[in-house]
Amino acid sequence: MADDESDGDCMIFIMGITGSGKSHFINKIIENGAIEQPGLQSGTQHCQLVKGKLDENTSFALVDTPGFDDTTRSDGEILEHITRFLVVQHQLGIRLKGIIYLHRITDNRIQGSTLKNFQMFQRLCGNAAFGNVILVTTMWDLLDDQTTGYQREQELREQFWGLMEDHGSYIDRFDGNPKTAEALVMTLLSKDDVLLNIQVELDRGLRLDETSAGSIVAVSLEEELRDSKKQMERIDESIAGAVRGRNRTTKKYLERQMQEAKSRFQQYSRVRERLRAKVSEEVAEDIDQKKKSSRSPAALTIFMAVLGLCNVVCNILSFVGF
Ligand SMILES: Nc1nc2c(ncn2[C@@H]2O[C@H](COP(=O)(O)OP(=O)(O)OP(=O)(O)O)[C@@H](O)[C@H]2O)c(=O)[nH]1
Ligand SMILES: [Mg+2]
Repeated sequence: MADDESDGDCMIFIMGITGSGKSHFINKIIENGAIEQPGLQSGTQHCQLVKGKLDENTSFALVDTPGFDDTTRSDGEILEHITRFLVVQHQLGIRLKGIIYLHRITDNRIQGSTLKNFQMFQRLCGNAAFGNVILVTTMWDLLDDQTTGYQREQELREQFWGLMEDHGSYIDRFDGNPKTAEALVMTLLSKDDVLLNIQVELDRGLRLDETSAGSIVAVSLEEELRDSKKQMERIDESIAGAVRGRNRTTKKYLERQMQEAKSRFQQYSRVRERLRAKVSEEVAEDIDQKKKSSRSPAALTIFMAVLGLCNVVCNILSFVGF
């Protein structure tokens, strides 16, 4: 399959927090493990899209998305990044079949950022799209006792995923077997196309911070900005005290603290600006530019160019003709 032959008739996004096993999952489906190289750290930016053919007329793509809960980027930055993937797919008219959301069964409690990511993800999809979402637990082979896994699965259901199951989603397990991964992909490919809540909201002209998912991030970002401002005021007062007391060592120490506080504040402010941007309009411009400069008008080629992805072309499924 040449690069520009396929328009990627439809697409499935693989999502989940950093280290949940997204690249590993995709790697299991494709021949020769083309996208996961030994020795590469989790989170390494490598090939993030694989194309497959179901039959002569139907091709599809699996997209490895940036991990929620990245230690080096804030929630706002990650949400913006993931949203761009969804907006580009939508604006290019690529049909979305669903999302496989990966979760490590080895994580012993759902708390803090994991919970926030679940909530953000839920709002990003919206109730109407849950039928096209599968929560897939990974790393079962690392559990000493499978019963612990079953209990955690039940907790996931009770604490969080139950609402999604009520609307057609379900929880499944990835046991590392390529056939299991293929079956999950096939399940989504057999579904009707889906439109996500955030895609609808952005179509209506909302800014990212006005969307249901974006508003969670925007609220905590405002709190962080307020806290960080108060911290700078406190340090400022302490510096004034150190100057009055002619304490040069303390003053120097506080000035360093002030520098750090300022750079945190600036980072939060930048993220706030990004959340206020009209993502839809920006993406439309990007697509326009890439269409002009790209040799191939194929939607998948433009998708990769706008998002800066590299791809692997292969026959994902070892059997065709479903
Ligand atoms: N034993 C075991 N290891 C796994 C499994 N899934 C993933 N891993 C390993 O866990 C590490 C993280 O997996 P990745 O696939 O890189 O995770 P990711 O979700 O792509 O992470 P990011 O790219 O950071 O978002 C890798 O070393 C994988 O080989 C699994 O089911 N069992
Ligand atoms: Mg990865």
